[in-house]
Amino acid sequence: MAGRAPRGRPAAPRRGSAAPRFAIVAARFNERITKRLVDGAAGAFASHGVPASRVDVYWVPGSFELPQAAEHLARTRRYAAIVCVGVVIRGQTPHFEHVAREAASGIQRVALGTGVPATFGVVTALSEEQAWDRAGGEAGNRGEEAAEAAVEMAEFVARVAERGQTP
Ligand code: INI
Repeated sequence: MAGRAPRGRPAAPRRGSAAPRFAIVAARFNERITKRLVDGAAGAFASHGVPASRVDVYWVPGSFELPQAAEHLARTRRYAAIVCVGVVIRGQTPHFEHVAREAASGIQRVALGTGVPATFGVVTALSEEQAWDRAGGEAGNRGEEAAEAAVEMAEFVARVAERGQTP
């Protein structure tokens, strides 16, 4: 899919002990490209005033494992949102489709099942070149976009929770 995710306007995160903590879960498969997604996500958090000390990065073997790791982290209730990044590149067999599909639906299931936003920063590409383009090249950085979405969704959840407590 061409194009970039539209940017929202999330409020500045709170500071101090109430400041939210975020997690990035990264798939080691195609690691050189995934590192660029992690960098993009970290940069987006920094530009929203989230200090690096409040962002934890976890590595898992491949994109197929992203949902399980995200669910594990979500259940700790330690994170305001979880960013999942990985790179799935089409090969000679349908393996790619299984991995990409399970990563996407699994991450969505984590978000819906736990209520903790889990965002999709997985590049699904037909070639390595396409993947690089989406990891800080011509077509943006899916990690950065997923972190932007995580900040916005964390704010959304916090805002709804605050309203729920007003009499
Ligand atoms: N994992 C990826 O993150 N990207 C891929 O392109 C990929 N391909 O094509 O095989 C991939 N496979 C590994 C998979 O995610 C699991 O780690 C593995 O199947 C073990 O469960």
